Amino acid sequence: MAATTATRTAYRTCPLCEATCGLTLTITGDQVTHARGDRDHVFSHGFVCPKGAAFPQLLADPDRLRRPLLRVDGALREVGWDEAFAAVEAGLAAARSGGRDAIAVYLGNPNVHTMAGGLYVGPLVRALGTRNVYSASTVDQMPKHVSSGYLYGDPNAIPVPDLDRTDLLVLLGANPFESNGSLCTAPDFPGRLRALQARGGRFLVVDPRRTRTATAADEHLPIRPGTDALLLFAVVHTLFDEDLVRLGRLAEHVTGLDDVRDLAAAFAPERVADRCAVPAPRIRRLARELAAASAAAVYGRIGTCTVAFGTLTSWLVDVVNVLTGNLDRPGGAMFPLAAHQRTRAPGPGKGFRTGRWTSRVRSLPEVKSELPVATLADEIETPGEGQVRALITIAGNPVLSTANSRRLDRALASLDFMVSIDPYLNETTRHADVVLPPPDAARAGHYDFAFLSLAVRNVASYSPPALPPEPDSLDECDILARLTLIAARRGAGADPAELHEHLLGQTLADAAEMLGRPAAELRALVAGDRPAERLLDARLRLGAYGDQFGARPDGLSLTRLLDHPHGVDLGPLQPRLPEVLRTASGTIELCPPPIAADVARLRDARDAPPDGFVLVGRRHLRSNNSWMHNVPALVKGRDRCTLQVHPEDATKLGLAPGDAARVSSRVGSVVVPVEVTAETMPGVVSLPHGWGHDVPGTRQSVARAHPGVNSNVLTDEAAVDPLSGNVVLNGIPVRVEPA
Ligand SMILES: Nc1nc2c(c(=O)[nH]1)N[C@H]1C(S)=C(S)[C@@H](COP(=O)(O)OP(=O)(O)OC[C@H]3O[C@@H](n4cnc5c(=O)[nH]c(N)nc54)[C@H](O)[C@@H]3O)O[C@H]1N2
Ligand SMILES: Nc1nc2c(c(=O)[nH]1)N[C@H]1C(S)=C(S)[C@@H](COP(=O)(O)OP(=O)(O)OC[C@H]3O[C@@H](n4cnc5c(=O)[nH]c(N)nc54)[C@H](O)[C@@H]3O)O[C@H]1N2
Ligand code: SF4
Ligand SMILES: [Mo]
Repeated sequence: MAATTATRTAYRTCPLCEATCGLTLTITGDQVTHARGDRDHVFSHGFVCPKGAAFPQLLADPDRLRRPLLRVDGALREVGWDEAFAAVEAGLAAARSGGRDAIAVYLGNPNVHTMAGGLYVGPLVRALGTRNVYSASTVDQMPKHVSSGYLYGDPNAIPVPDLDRTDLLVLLGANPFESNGSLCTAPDFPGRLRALQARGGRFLVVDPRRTRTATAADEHLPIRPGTDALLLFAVVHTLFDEDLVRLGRLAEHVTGLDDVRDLAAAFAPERVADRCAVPAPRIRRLARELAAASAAAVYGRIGTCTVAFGTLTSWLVDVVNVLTGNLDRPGGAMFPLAAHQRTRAPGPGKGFRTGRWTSRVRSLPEVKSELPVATLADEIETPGEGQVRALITIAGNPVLSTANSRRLDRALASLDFMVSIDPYLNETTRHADVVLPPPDAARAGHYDFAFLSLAVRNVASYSPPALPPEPDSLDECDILARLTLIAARRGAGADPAELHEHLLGQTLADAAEMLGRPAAELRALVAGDRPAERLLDARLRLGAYGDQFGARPDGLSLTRLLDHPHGVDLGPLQPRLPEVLRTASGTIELCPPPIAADVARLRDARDAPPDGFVLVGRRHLRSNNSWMHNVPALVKGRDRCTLQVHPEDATKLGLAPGDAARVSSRVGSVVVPVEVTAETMPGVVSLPHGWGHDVPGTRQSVARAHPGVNSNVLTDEAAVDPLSGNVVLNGIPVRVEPA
């Protein structure tokens, strides 16, 4: 077919962050030449950020891998898919002689942004049968899953602030003006916050740094890193102390209230104020404001999860929302219901627990069938039965993203075999023996399984591929299907269609049972040109708003979403209690014993002597963890990888703007340029993560020219939140000195 240069428009959900904005793509020939916000999108209404606008440059990146790479005599060279998969089969088979657990998997963040990740990673992990499953969740939100698991019986039942209807929002450790929001999908988060102010509401930001979000807020409360659990416990204390607890309609669904009151006794605002650096009267007033608001929500993110008390803090966020009657009510914190989800009959569930197995070396508990990535290097380096000898990474860059990454870097170099599914040869994948590159995002269909379940409005949209496959490329679902068939010992040559049909069959078997109709009849009704589309169609039709395979003709289906390229609005969030609860008691178990048992540790921290300098992270609007520094438009301008130091501290340390500072922690040290700014509070220094692109063997020429330093050389893999296994990335004790 002759190449065409005709210009057309395609609509597509941006896959780059959690905000799920609608993009309008201009396509000339077989190239996406322009991207802007889709004005007609039901959720984002035309909003776009610099990353979304740079989507065409990202797709066209000449450094992006387009063929599989195979290591031959030490060097990586391009090969065909069959040769690559044959090498994977051989490498995994050899490792498996050390037992199933000898093969580990690391799942990076973009897995929650792709349909392949949402649909095919689970089957792969099950086929491998390994307990060595790691992911970016344990450098991110695992504490929130644990908290939700215990409170509601479902680790994925995460309430989101009802941004568009709240009167008072308290954000802790979140900076949506840069991040565009997380565990709270809200395109144009900043615009929604401004709208909150315009309708007479307020938002407060609790953060050691005066971020852009804090600057726009009605009030910024600087806090000593790692002490939010103390602050929130003091709010809980005050609510009880001043008789401000009002459960409202939640009362009949909550157990454990008195136990929470007892635990909070030790955390009077006057006891924690010094430690938090927040005055006690301000804490008391915060409790009163939350209690008095007609609708309020407390929301915590990275700065509340990636800390030593991550689970306690995540739990306390929800406890405050419950005690003020704001959970599950409009304008409070609510449970979204996405189109692919189903509601269930209310009643007791199985409950939630962790530690069904533990890691071999450090005995850290399993959570949600995974182990903490903070112990991956231990499992690779420590000899003995069950030692990890092979690794599969999928959409991850743990060498930059996880704690004590220099040690992990060395550990990866010692593996017998490693295969990576990734479009880049970067700091992690340079260790792989085989790299399998997925097509660029414009050539994959897109539906947000993860983020539509965390959205501040119930919406649904599906974007079909905007461009046909490139020659000799393999869809990421097919890559994962072939890997799964290898893991299941069906061989490198097995037809991925075998797995696609198997998965669809499983979903339809469920549907057949639910609807009381034969699976074959339903199979004939399934729409979709691609395997992922057929799976999505089945899930949508069976979902909460689905057409039930024709029984509810105006319900949702893939066809319906294809007819609505700007998305379908399913309305504001609705109360979901008690249907959402899956605890053994069928109630919100407000004081789960494992969480209560961790409170003694917090009491000790309350009385700990003041510490020296601590390090926190930060994000920039034009970044996306470690992997978008290869797009010129996103790295241009002044160096963003600087150490922020408060002016008073700079004077004390003898540091001037632009000087090089040496920052050292228990595990490592870096030398980095200093930025003197009152944005950070005294005693707290800040370095962004995702940089450090100056290692040999990568293929990211733009990033290499803007290397920065890797902040995770400083973070300590020994420091984890014990309940979730999440590593501590904020509040790292460091020494700072002129270099
Ligand atoms: N110090 C510090 N460290 C942090 C954080 C912090 O705040 N401070 N934040 C943490 C957080 S929240 C997270 S989520 C982690 C992220 O940790 P990771 O997920 O390990 O790292 P990313 O930088 O997101 O790397 C994503 C990888 O996916 C690849 N990729 C991109 N698109 C696709 C695709 O469509 N398919 C496939 N197969 N691959 C793709 C990229 O090339 C890149 O290699 O970092 C964590 N690390
Ligand atoms: N532009 C951009 N957007 C992104 C990403 C990105 O890398 N770049 N990454 C995406 C990912 S994977 C995620 S998980 C989200 C994260 O989304 P957010 O959590 O909103 O992002 P951060 O900018 O890391 O905000 C964390 C804030 O916590 C503060 N903080 C640090 N320690 C503490 C503490 O102890 N207490 C309190 N109260 N605050 C503290 C930091 O100063 C920082 O301002 O962003 C997503 N969006
Ligand atoms: S905010 Fe997120 S989803 Fe929206 S355009 Fe930017 S990167 Fe894409
Ligand atoms: Mo994340």
